[in-house]
Amino acid sequence: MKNKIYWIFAILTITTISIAYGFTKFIVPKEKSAAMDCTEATASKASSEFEPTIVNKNSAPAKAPKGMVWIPGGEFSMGSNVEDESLCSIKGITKDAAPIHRVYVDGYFMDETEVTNEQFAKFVNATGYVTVAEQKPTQEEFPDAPPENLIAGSVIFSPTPAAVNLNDFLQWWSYVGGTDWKHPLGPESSIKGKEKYPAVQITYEDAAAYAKWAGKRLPTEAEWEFAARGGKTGNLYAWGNTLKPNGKFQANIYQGHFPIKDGDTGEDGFKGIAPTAQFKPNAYGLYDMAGNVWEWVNDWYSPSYYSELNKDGKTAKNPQGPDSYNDPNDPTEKKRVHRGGSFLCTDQYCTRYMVGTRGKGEIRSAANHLGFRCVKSI
Ligand SMILES: [Ca+2]
Ligand SMILES: [Ca+2]
Repeated sequence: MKNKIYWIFAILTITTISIAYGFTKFIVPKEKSAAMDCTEATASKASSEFEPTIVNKNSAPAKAPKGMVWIPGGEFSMGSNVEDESLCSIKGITKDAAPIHRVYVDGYFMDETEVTNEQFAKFVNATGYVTVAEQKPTQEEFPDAPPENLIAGSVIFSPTPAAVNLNDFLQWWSYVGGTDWKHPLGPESSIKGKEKYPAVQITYEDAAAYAKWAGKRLPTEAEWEFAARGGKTGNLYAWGNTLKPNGKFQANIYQGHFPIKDGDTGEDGFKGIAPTAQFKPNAYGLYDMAGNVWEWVNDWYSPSYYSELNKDGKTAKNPQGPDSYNDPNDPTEKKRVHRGGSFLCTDQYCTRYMVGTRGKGEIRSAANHLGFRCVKSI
């Protein structure tokens, strides 16, 4: 996800794109079976490089705080070597999740669900916190922006009228003034009746502020993945190695033609975002570790971090992420890692509901498919 200034400039650009280029570069989306073959075929290769997970034997040192579960920690093989995990037809696009490397994490408590609107509202009511999306961008922060573009807002998924080439995400994302966590789909939208839905339009800063207030913290990327794997070894998904065991979806992702209007068939039960905990939890009792909304973790993003950790072949103990951000595609953007994919992830695009794969985002940017959950050390 690009940063806020990018979107502010993109307001005009989007208009230009839709007029100047239209939707001429259509592609024929993959048949579902072909995409399934793509992901399933790589599973055995991926799993062969994983060493067994060794879960710590210690039981929870205390009663879990309300809404949290105990994750015992231990040693596991982290990452993914499914080179075509994001866009099945483009090999190697998400090599940032390779190599598989050995990691140890201490035990911790973790939120069972993504942080909900109800929970986030308690924080805002108690503190008067104003999220980044509610703040008018300043000329100091964006010295090159035309003043008329400096409006408080955030980014919304905006389905396209017809099929588009999937190589340009500007076609289906729009920066809309008046969008924030209370108005996640624009100024006319609201979260009334959506208390149990995950809070979205949350930047890293917002998530970290909530965590601090709650006496918790954001998970490290290693903690997040250890928890998501549920003590299992090398699975492709948080629940196993088959996307739809017994023909049943296990997470809120996207079915149908991405990203066109009314393209989401909701075969998994939900078109768009869902309330938390609508699917079975993983082996640790965690809900929606795949799909529904992306989740911030604390680590800076660097695509080479896993290879750096793996250099001496030793087990990395409680890794905290690289010292600084480094996305070669956007070198000036301060990005941290997102995990788990969202309700917009599809086998046509962004299959990052796969448990070992990674996303990333600029720390003061948000969107309507991005939320978080917290952990608590003992
Ligand atoms: Ca869905
Ligand atoms: Ca999630």
